[in-house]
Amino acid sequence: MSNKILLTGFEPFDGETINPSWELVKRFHHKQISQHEIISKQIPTVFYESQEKLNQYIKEYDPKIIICFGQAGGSKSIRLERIAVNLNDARIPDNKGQQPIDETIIKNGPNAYFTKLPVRNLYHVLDNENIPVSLSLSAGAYVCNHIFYHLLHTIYDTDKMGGFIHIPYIDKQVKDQKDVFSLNLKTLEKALNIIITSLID
Ligand code: PCA
Repeated sequence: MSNKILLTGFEPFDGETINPSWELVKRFHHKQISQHEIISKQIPTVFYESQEKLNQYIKEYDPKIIICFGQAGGSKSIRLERIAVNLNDARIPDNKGQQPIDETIIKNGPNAYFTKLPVRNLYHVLDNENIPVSLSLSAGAYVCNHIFYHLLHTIYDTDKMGGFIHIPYIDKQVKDQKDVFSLNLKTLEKALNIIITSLID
């Protein structure tokens, strides 16, 4: 297994022109942290296609750590997702117009998988730096949960580490909406540096 870390972020969706997850991870592309090389990839906000891309990148780079990121608009903290469920149930169509309802992701797959990231520890290190963070029991049932479930299904019996993190809007997405919470991209960059460093240690 290589010393690579794969980070993914999604395409914009739901009428947005940017997705904070991609804005964040693309800044880490080709960065080296403690002899680990980071590869950042954008994933389509599309059921199944997203998972095919992710699998392709896992095969191509054989990363030892994989962290997928997505936007959770309206969230007031960085959400460390704990559980992926075997369910697609889309509130809105994806970027290709698909809107699965009450659909099983993998027939006969387990109902749920727990993350393979040490989320309790990550929670403490981020919280100690006064970064808004929470442990989350649901990544929803849209494309983020879909890719999270596939990721865990793919790596569960391997020694790869991986999971999913939801992030709030970034400031420039909500500059005309005073009541909507957002974070500064610099804060998110700091958080991601802390996350990567603690996973490597
Ligand atoms: N957030 C969506 C899908 C893409 C993204 O960034 C979600 O939470 O499912």
